[in-house]
Amino acid sequence: MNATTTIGALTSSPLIRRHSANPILSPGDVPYGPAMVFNAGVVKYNGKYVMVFRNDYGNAELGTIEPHGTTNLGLAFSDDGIRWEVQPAPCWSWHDEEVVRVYDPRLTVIDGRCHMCFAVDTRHGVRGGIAVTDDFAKFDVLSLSVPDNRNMVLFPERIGGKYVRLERPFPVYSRGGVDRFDMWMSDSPDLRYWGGSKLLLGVEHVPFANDKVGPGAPPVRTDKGWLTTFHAVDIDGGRGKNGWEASWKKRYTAGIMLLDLEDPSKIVGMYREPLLAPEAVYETDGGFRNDVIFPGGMVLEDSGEVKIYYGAADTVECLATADVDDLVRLCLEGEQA
Ligand code: BMA
Repeated sequence: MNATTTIGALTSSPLIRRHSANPILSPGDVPYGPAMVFNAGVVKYNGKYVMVFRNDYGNAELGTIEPHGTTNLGLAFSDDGIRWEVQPAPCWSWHDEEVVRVYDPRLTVIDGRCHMCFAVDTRHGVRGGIAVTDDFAKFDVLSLSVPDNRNMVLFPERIGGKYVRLERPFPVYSRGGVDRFDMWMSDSPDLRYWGGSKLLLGVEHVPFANDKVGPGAPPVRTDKGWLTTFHAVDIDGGRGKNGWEASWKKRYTAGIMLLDLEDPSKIVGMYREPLLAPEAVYETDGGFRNDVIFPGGMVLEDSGEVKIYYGAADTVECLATADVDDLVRLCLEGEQA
C-alpha cells in the first residue's frame, strides 16, 4: 500500500452504534463563541464524566478561520456521559513568544490523578505534552517532547513498573517528504523522561490507510488485552473541496486493536476494516474538514458497554457505543482472517 493506491469506499462496523443524541457537543452549546468544538478527551473521574475539548474560532458562513493562536481548551461535566454541562470559560490555553497553541487533549486517570496529553504547536515545530491536573484549573506540565510528535495517549496503569504512552512522530526527511506517519510507543519511570521507543503499527499494516496512522483514545484494560482505537488516514488525489478550505483530500477513520497486557508493543489482534468510517451527515457534510473521525476518549462501563468519543468533521464532538466483547472479538477474528 502506498500513497498512490486509493482506498475507495469504507463503511463502519455494524457492531458500533452512533448515539441518537449526536452531536453530543456543538459550537452552540459553548457560551464563549467557538466555531468548532472537537477532538475531546473524556474520562470518568471522581464520580462524574469529564470532557476537555478543543475550541477553534472562525466564521462558518464566511468560511474564515481565526489564527491558530486563538485555539483553547474547554471543560464540561456530565452525570451520564451524554448530556454535558459546559463550563462558562475555557480551562486552558497557552500562547506566548514560543508556543502558538495547545490542542487535541486526551485524558487518563493514573493513580487517582487526571493526566492530560496534548499537542503543542510551537515556533520550532509540533511537540507532544503531558500535564497533570487535580482541578482542571491548573495544569502542571510534566514533559514536552522534541518536535515533531503528537497524538500521545497514556495507559491508565504502569506496565512492568513503567508508564507507557502511544504517540505519532512525523518524520519527513527520511520518508521522501510525504506524509507517512506511524504509531510508536515509549516508556518512562516518572512521566517526565521517555525512552525505550518502539514502532507499534505502521501505515502498511492497516488496509484502510495509505497516509498515516496514530493513537486514538487512551487504551482500556480487558481480560484479553488492552483495547485501543487508532486513527487511520487515506488520501485520494481525486478529492477536492470538502469543507471550508479550497481542497481537502484526506479521510480519517477509526480503527480498533488489542495489545498484549504485559507487553503492549505486541499486537494481539486488529480489526482489518474501520470500526467507524464517515457516514453520518455530521461526519460528511457542513464541517470545517469533512470526512474526519478522530477518536480521543474511550470509557468501559461496568455493564460492558464501551463509549467512544470522537471529533467529527473537525467541528463537533460525537459518541458511539459498542459491547466490549464484540470489540475484542472483532480484533481477534481480524487477526485470523
Ligand atoms: C490532524 C490534527 C487533528 C485534526 C485532523 C484532521 O493532523 O490536526 O487535530 O482533527 O488533522 O484535520
